[in-house]
Amino acid sequence: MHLYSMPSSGNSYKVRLLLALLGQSVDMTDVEYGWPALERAKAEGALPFGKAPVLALDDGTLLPESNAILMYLGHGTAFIPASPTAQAQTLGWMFWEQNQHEGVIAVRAALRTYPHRAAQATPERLAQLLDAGHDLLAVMERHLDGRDWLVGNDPTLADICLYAYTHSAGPKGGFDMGRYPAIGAWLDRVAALPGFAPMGAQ
Ligand SMILES: N[C@@H](CCC(=O)N[C@@H](CS)C(=O)NCC(=O)O)C(=O)O
Repeated sequence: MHLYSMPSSGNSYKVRLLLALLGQSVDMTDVEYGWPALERAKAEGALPFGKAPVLALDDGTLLPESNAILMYLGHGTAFIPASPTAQAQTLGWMFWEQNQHEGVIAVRAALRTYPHRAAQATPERLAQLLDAGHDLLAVMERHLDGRDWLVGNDPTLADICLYAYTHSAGPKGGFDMGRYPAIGAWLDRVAALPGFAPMGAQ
């Protein structure tokens, strides 16, 4: 297997994190914004949707979309719970991450940190994303209050998926994470999992 991964991206980090937790290593090509490797990977057809991450399987199959890659790598492991209900709940959080959380929390972090996004970082846009992001973090906070993990009693792909952009919501996104003690405890719990690798470690 070969992973096309963007070092600065939470979507790529969630795949690298699952690999670390599973004790697996794969060949990797780093495709960062502004690097020739990103344009090369696109030109070679390695990124079917023009985005990273992509997992290239040994038979040539290309798997785009971070959460689809998590499902592939998580197959047969404890990170996908056994019951259909818990599986659906896990997927529910993963869909929510892509259609709500990522488009607000990751986007605010991107506008604040990527030079090529700076022109879009108007005060109005940043303020709108701040309000929307706090509403989303409040959803997680309410759910995690009294729970160790997003689904059931053990970590699942939902936790790995949502860790990626939640752990950087304060430092990169500028969100006031002090408002969210249950999220803070959950972030610590993920970071204490055996094999955990912080962003930037791989
Ligand atoms: N929904 C996709 C989003 C992937 C995505 O947006 N990747 C960005 C980095 S976070 C990218 O590769 N951008 C490269 C480009 O737009 O040229 C996923 O979860 O994998």
